Amino acid sequence: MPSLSTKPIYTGKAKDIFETEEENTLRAFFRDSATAFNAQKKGEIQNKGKINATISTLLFQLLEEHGIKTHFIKQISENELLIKRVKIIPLEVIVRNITAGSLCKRLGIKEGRVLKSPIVEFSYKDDALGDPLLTRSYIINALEISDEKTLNQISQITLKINEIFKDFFLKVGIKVVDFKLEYGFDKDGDLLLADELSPDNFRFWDAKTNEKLDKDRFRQDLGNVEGAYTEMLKRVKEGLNNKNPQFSILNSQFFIVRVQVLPKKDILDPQGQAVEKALKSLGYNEVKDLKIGKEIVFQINSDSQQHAQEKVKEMCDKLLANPVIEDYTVEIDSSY
Ligand code: ADP
Ligand code: AIR
Ligand code: ASP
Repeated sequence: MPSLSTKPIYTGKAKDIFETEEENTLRAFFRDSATAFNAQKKGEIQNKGKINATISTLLFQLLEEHGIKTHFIKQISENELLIKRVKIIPLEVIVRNITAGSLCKRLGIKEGRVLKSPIVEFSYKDDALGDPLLTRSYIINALEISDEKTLNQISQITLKINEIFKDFFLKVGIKVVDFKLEYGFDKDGDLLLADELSPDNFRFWDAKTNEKLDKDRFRQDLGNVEGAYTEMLKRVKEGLNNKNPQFSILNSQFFIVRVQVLPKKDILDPQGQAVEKALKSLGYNEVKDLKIGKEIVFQINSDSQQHAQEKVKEMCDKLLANPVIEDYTVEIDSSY
């Protein structure tokens, strides 16, 4: 496992990006911080980081199953994903199925009309300029940040992703109104879908009530923002369980594990004896049977506390403790 460096190489509006021991692997930490209107509005959405990291994981896996190449490697904790490093093309690739947001504002049309066919559009990923809408010529001839072939490839992949998501979400009562994607090239020159897939970059409406279940609740001060994100996580899991009933593991969660290992009562513990002797030399004669052990703390992904307990016991017997000379205790807490 790559080591976890502590200093981010990039701190964005919602995520911190860290390097790892592997040059081409990065760690993305999803924060609870939220911004809107290119960071003019700022706030926090409780638990957003872990919800978005998990929704992103499940949706990247869904796309991979459909043959879409993504930067996703694995989820390593509630808030963190390991991802392949890419050189991001500074474009916000937006696909729209129903009128909403900036499209309505720009064209003076009403929200909620189903478009004749999906629209793919590109904005320049530049907060200072307000992410302006771009034409292909602006991208190719003025900014020179991409070319005709790549833009065609991106449009084609984006429309395929749109079909996968529309189909997937409709089955769990959700309309995919619009969403924003980011792409980049990896070290081998492969075009990969990057960034995140979550209610931060999608508009999701409940198919029956048209209730908004995404960041528009934060943008428009509609309240119950965390509730909406939690509901979307629930629907995604529901969709995946319907598709693969045998994969109940998708209802898994992270548990915090603390393993305490101590030398057995009758086993010689020279380190413990030395400390006991030192305490006595300081006058603490009431001390006896001092043992020095270790505490091992980690998170484990499992579908139940009982399964987590069984797995950890296996790990202790195989590696974490030496059952011949050491005793151990395991504490497991639900962390999510
Ligand atoms: P922003 O930059 O818009 O404030 P975030 O807070 O989400 O956004 O920060 C994440 C940053 O990491 C974004 O700028 C995004 O383009 C970049 N990024 C996403 N995936 C990758 C990747 N696989 N490799 C390199 N950079 C990435
Ligand atoms: N988006 C655009 N910039 C950042 C984000 N997250 C997403 C919005 C919406 C879609 O792109 O969340 O799903 C279109 O946004 P807009 O504001 O152009 O209508
Ligand atoms: N992601 C952009 C921002 O954080 C735009 C938005 O979501 O409204 O400001």
